[in-house]
Amino acid sequence: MIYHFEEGSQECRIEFRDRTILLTVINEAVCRVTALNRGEQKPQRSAAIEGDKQKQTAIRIQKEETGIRLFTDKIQITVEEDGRIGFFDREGRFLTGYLSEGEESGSCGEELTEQQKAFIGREGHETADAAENAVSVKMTLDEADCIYGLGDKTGVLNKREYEYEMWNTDNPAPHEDNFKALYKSVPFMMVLKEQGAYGLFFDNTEKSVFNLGKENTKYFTYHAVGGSLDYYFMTGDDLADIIGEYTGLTGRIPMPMLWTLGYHQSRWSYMNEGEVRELAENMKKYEIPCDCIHLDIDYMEQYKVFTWNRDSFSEPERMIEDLGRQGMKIVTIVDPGVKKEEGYSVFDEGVEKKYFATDGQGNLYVNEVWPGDAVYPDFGRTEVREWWGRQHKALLEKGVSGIWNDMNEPASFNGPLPDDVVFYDEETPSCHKTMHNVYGHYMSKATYEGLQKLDDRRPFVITRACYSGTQKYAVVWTGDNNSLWTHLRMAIPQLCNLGMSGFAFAGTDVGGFGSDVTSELLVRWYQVGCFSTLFRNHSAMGTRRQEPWLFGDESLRIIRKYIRLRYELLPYFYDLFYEHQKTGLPVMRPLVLEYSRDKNTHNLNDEFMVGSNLLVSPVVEQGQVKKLVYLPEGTWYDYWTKERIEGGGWIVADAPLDICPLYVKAGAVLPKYPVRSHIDESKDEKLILEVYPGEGTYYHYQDNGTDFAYEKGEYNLYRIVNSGNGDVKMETEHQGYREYGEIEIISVK
Ligand code: MIG
Repeated sequence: MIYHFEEGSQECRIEFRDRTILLTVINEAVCRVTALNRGEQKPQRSAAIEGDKQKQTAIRIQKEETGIRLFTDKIQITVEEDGRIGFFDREGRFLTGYLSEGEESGSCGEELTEQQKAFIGREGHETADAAENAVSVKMTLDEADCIYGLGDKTGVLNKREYEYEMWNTDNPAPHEDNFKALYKSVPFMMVLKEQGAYGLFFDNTEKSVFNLGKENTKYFTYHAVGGSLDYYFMTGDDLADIIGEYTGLTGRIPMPMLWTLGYHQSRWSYMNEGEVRELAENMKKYEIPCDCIHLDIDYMEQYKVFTWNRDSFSEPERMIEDLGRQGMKIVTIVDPGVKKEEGYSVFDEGVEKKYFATDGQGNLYVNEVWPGDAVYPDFGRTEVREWWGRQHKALLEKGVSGIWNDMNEPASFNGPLPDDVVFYDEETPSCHKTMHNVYGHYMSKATYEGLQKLDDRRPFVITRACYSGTQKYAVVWTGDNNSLWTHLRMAIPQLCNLGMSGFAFAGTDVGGFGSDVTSELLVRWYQVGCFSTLFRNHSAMGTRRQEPWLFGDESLRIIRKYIRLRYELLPYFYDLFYEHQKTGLPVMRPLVLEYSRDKNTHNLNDEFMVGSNLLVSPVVEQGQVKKLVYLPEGTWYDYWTKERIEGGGWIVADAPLDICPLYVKAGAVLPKYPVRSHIDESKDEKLILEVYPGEGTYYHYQDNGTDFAYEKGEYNLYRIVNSGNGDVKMETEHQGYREYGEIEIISVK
C-alpha cells in the first residue's frame, strides 16, 4: 500500500496492487470514496451532482501501524493495509466499516452452496463477465442501528433487515411490502445510531441491491452489477444533518409555484372538453377548492406527444383560458415514447437528427407503448434534452401550466428493454443497462429546463421515474397504487422516506389509482393527502370514479373540510419549502426526524409531522374511530378542541370519520390564509397567525408565488416571536415584496 497526500490538498490517493482508493474530502462532514479501476485516473461523472461541491476543508493524515487515518473536524477514516475502510466520528467512535469476505458468513453462520447462491439470485445469476464487473461492499451494523432513506420503497419506515433493488420498475401488480423496487432509484441510506448518524450515497446508476441486515443482522451489503464503487460518506449528530449534506450534494427543490401546493384533480382520463368543463363547474357547485386539472394520455391525437386530439379537444386554448378565469390550471401528461410514424414532425425530426436510441447497428430501437410502435429519445444527451425542451412550446402556447412525465423508467408493453440498447451518456455511447436508472432523471431535466426557457414562471414538472438529484427538476408521485387500506397505510412511510431522500415534494394518488375506492377509504385518504405536499386525487380507467362529490353528502362535507384546511395551511406549507431550500429538510417528516433520540419514534409508521409544529396521526384502518397517538415529550394542543396535552406517551384520541387527530406544538405560530377556492392575487390580502401558548420563534416567507423575482430579492421574510402570553412580535428581516393588507392574530387560550 502506497499513499499520496499533499499537504493542503483535499485528496488522498492510496494505491494497492490491483486498484486505487481515492478519498476526496468534500467538506468536514462528507468524504467521497472512490475505488478506481486499473487505468482510471479520476472518478466518473455524476448524474446526480451538478457543479463543484467541494469546500475548503482542513484535513490531516496520520500513518498508523495498520494503515493510515484521515481526519477532518468531523470525520475520521482509516484505510488498512488490506484495503478495508473504517469510519469514525469526530471523537474517534467507530460508526461502521468494511467486513472482509468470510469474516461474517450467511445468516446461519454457514457458507452458502453454489446452488443456494444461484437460487437467491446473487452471483449465480450473472455471467462470469458481469460478476467480474460487479462492485460490492459489506459494512458493519450495530444492534441498535435503524436505517432510513432509499427514496421510494415499499414497506415500513425503518428499512433494517429488508432488501431492496435500485432498478426503476413499472410493475402493474399491487405494490406489496415485499416489492424490491418501484419506479425510482435513490441509492442513499442513512443509519441512525445510538449516538450520531451517518449516510451513504452510492452514486452508481447500474442495477444494485441493498441488503440491509437481512443476510445477517450484523452487516449490510451494497452490490451493483457494474459501474464503479463510488460513494459519499456523511456524518452528523442526527438524521437532519445527513439530509442537509445529502441535499447539499444532490440539490434541493426550488421554490414551487404557490398554486401547485393547492388541490389537484385527475383521472385517467378526462376524455373531452365537455368533461373537463363540467368538472370545473362541479368544483364550484360543490365548493371544493381546486387549482388544477390533469389531462391524462387521451387528450392527444393517437397518443402522439405534443399534439391534441381535435375531435375531443377542438379548441384547447379557449378551454384553458376559460378555466383560467375560474382559477383552474391545466397540467398535461407527456410520455417519452414517440410514435413511429412518418409525417409526424417529432418523429421525423428526431430520426433525422439521430435523437432516438438505437440497436447499435444504427437501426432505430422500436418498442411498443401507448402510441403503438414507438421510439425512445436519448435524454442522456444535452442536445436531445434541449430539443425535447423546445417541443413544450406547443403545449405552453395553448396555456398549459405544468407537465406530468410518465412511463419514463423507461417502460414498455413488452417488459424491460434489452440491456444493450444504445443510449448515450452525453456524447459517449453507453447502453440501456447503465442509463436505465437515469432515463427519468434526464427526461425531467429536459422538461424543467425547456419550460424554464419558454416561460418566466417556475417550472412545474411531475415525474414517475427518477434518480438521486431529480428533485431539482421534478415533483414525484408514487405511481400506480391501489384503493386498498394497506396502500393508504404505506403512503406514510413511503412519503416520509422520499422526503428524507431529497424528494420533499411528493404525493400518492389520493383515493388510490387501481381498484375501487369506498367512501370511508377515500375520506381517510384525503386526511393524509391534505398533509402531503403533492395533493392530487387520481384514478385509473375502469375503476369507480373518485371525484369528491360521488360518495354522498357526509363524505363530501368531510372531504371539503380537509381540502379547505389545506388551503388555510398553504402559507405554512410554503414556509416549509422555504426552509427546505435552506436546510434540505422535508415538509412531511417522520417523528424520528424531529425526535431521533426518542426510541418510540424509530418505528412509528402511522403518524408524521408537517414541519416541526404540526403532528398528524391519521386513521389508516377501516372502521376505526379511535386512534392510538404517540405524542413526544413536550406540550401539545389538540388542533380541533384546543385542549392542552402533555406529551411523552401514548393517548387514545377520538377519531370519528370527520376527525383526523392533529396536534400543534406549544409555542407554535401557524400562518394561515382565509379559505379560498383557488390561489390568486388575493393571497396577499390577509394573513392569519394562529398563536399557541408557549414561547417560540417562527419565520414566515412571502413572495409572488409564481416566478423567480425572489432570487433578485423580491420577497419578505418575517421573524415572529411568540412571547408565550398571547402576544407576538413581528419583525421584517427582509423586505422586497408587497405587504399583507391585513394580519390577524388569533391567540389560542
Ligand atoms: O400504462 O397514462 O402511473 O398515473 O394514469 C399506464 C395512463 C400509464 C401510468 C401512470 C398513471 C396514468 C397511466 N399511466
